[in-house]
Amino acid sequence: MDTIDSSENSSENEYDINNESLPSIWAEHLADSSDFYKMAFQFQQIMMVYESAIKQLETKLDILNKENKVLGRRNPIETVKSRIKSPESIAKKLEKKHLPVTFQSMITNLNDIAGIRVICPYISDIYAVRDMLLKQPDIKLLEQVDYIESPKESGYRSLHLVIEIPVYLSNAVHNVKAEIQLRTIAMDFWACLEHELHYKTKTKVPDSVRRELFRVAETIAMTDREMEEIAFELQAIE
Ligand code: 0O2
Repeated sequence: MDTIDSSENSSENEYDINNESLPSIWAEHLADSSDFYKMAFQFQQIMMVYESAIKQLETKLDILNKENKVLGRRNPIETVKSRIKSPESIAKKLEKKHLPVTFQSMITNLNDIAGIRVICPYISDIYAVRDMLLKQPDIKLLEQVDYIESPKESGYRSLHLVIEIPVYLSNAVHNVKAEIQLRTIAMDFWACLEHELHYKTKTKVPDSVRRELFRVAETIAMTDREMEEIAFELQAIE
């Protein structure tokens, strides 16, 4: 049996021991424990409402999916991903926009606390899904940005919708904002990898790499259009 030399593996050697206990670090920001409970409770309540909005949107997309299956139609939805923005990411975004980091400010100023991503096989499916969703009377469109028609400088392509959807609680109804990003499988492939490259590269991404990423985005966009043309040709034969 192997023996472990405790001196070599001592955690004391590896860890930077901070004498200040964690609760005392947090206490700097919270006057007393009642503040902690109040804030934690409020945050939980707010996030529950955003999570409910996401659930409703997921259900709507699932129903459309099932309807297409039952009717024997090709499904315009490949995958649906969703996420709630993390507290850290909420705070960072507010700070970047020079806005107060408060609950009221995040509700008023951020559109993407609840985020849904719909991945479609073809470009035309993106607009078909958008139309199906916006036809529903409880979904109100607040903003649409078409980064497919006008791609971002980076090469990023997607259709972004900021919508509002009512969430019914026991005694109240809240109109909740959510961001829906619709993109093709190819656009998603590029966006996910590009996001990861930027995230993993702590230093500034060199211009040459930016240009390369833009070129790849253009190639992917061309492939997307070609695949769609092939699909249309096949449909015409059927
Ligand atoms: P995360 O981690 O995806 O949530 P706004 O959100 O409208 O206040 P902005 O930046 O003007 O602020 O909105 P925009 O440009 O519509 O971008 C919103 C989201 O689109 C981003 O969210 C990304 O998810 C995605 N996005 C925009 N540009 C790019 C890009 O160049 N590459 C990739 N991979 N994704 C992009 P967040 O909050 O930045 O991040």
